[in-house]
Amino acid sequence: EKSQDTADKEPDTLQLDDWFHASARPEVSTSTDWSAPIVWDGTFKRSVLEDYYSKRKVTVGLTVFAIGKYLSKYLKTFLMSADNFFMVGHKVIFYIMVDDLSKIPLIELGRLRTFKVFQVNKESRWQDISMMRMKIIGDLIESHIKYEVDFIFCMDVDQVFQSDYGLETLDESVAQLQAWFYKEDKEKFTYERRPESTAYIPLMQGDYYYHAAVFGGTPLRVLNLTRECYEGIIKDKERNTEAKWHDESHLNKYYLTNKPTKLLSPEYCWDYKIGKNSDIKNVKLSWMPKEYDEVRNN
Ligand code: 2GW
Ligand code: MN
Repeated sequence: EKSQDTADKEPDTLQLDDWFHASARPEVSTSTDWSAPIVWDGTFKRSVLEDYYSKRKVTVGLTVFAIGKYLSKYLKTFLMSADNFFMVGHKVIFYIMVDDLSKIPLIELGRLRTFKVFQVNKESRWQDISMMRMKIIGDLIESHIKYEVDFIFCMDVDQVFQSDYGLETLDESVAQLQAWFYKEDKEKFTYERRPESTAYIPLMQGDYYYHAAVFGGTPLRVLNLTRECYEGIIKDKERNTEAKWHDESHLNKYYLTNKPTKLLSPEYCWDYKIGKNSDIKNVKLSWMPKEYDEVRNN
């Protein structure tokens, strides 16, 4: 029962060739071996993307957690910079999880931006603060996010937007290349290497080292990701073990079997501590400096 007039209609999906210029950045890799684009500055036609999404009125969500010291230390800068640079001109809903409602910064967001604040418990171990995000994001997707947005991003709070972070980052399942590892051989990746953990990845396996500071996609894809990662975290706890990089190890295990449909270059989550690097043309988001002994004192 094919419709008669499909040929006359404009296609309702965005074609990669229409917006993506894989050859615009010949010095870096712009495609995975499963043909997902790796988005670098200069590889996308913003006008094509704006045109496509303006007809569809896209809404993008962004979850962020700011618990304990991270609330007063990072949240205001993160939100103010996101207001300026995240999905400019499009509807954005910030989902902000805090442990202390009285410490929410006063900030005025631009038009098309709104936020929802949720109170969550402060886990006593920082590893659990980080890992429990998988559980809380999953629950929030089921209760709110899946009804409210077309795409959702989940980010660390200890970072700051530096320039436009736009429609080129949207896709079904989006993963971030970790800035320190994007040129490294896979044996060097800091995956979980102990078979007793559910996050185990054998030495010769793996595609990329993904950064848990940024992941996203459609609500249902991200729901599946958070559920699987959380299940792995719980199984590890039952076995009395914990993966080397916590939720990030489980995220890397998940993406190994569930390939992301789009990767973001390290320009989308850069650490200026790495220093000069000619691959990095335009930083969209950067790590905030952290004083580990100041915040990791428990
Ligand atoms: C985390 C570690 C040590 C002390 C405090 C915290 C902490 C984290 C906290 O006190 N309050 C809080 O809200 N968080 C949230 O967890 C916050 O959103 C933060 O950005 C996130 C992850 O912690 P963070 O940013 O200190 O971890 P990173 O930057 O070393 O990140 C990577 O590794 C983590 C697992 O160890 C996560 O996978 C993270 O997503 C990765 O970027
Ligand atoms: Mn972080």
